[in-house]
Amino acid sequence: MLSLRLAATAALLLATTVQAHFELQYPGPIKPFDDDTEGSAPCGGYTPDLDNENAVDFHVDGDAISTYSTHPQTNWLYRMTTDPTASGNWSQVYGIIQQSGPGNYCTPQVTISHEYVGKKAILSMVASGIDGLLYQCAAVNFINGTGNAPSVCTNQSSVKGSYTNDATLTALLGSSSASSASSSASPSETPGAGVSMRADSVEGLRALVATGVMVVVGAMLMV
Ligand SMILES: *[C@@H]1O[C@H](CO)[C@@H](O)[C@H](O)[C@H]1NC(C)=O
Ligand SMILES: *[C@@H]1O[C@H](CO)[C@@H](O)[C@H](O)[C@H]1NC(C)=O
Ligand SMILES: *[C@@H]1O[C@H](CO)[C@@H](O)[C@H](O)[C@H]1NC(C)=O
Ligand SMILES: [Cu+2]
Repeated sequence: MLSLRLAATAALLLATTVQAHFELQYPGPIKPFDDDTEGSAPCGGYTPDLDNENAVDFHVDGDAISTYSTHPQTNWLYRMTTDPTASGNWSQVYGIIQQSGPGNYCTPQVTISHEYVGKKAILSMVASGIDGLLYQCAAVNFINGTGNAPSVCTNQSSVKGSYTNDATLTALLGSSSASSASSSASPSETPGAGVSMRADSVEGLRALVATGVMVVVGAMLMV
């Protein structure tokens, strides 16, 4: 009975550590990750102020973008803007990737046009998947040269990546600023809150199922 309880506790601990939709690992996000507001454009719950953010160096001849997703499948858009509040004018910095399987995924050599050397920008990673669109942002200084891939830049062995098309994601590019349209849809009115609550309960259910399975497995191991 004791080991059954231990198994259940372990399963619960495991379930609570895999709640997040996705986390940006590199370059570091502007503000700490918030699961509840990750669905809010353009950055997952806040409006950046580029002139006052602590920007990290990003090498235009190749630098890494690394994420950790808990979802079974994710389509990724990597985009950038020099607009100080990230309100629009987004350009794509890499092909749209479909990640299959949850876990770490890293593109080690994202390149940026040399015209941006010496400029500050918002790099934004948008995930399209079972929970709709999710957003994270980094503030970067573009510098010459090639970066050394950080240690977080790994692909989980069970994860696969390939190029794909995703009209929902490409709609977030350009001066049309579809992202700013949705973010200006008054955050106080919480049209997004319903979505993220639903997402939360889906993930809660997933966690419950996972716990249930692990309890059963734990019980079977005892017999
Ligand atoms: C929009 O981005 C382009 C480059 O991608 C830049 O040249 C232009 O100045 C930007 N426009 C605004 C209004 O920021
Ligand atoms: C970056 O490198 C280019 C040549 O590749 C050079 O022309 C430019 O001056 C360099 N810029 C800086 C800020 O070092
Ligand atoms: C991860 O997989 C993608 C797609 O196969 C590949 O382009 C990329 O280089 C891999 N990343 C690492 C760190 O090996
Ligand atoms: Cu999620």
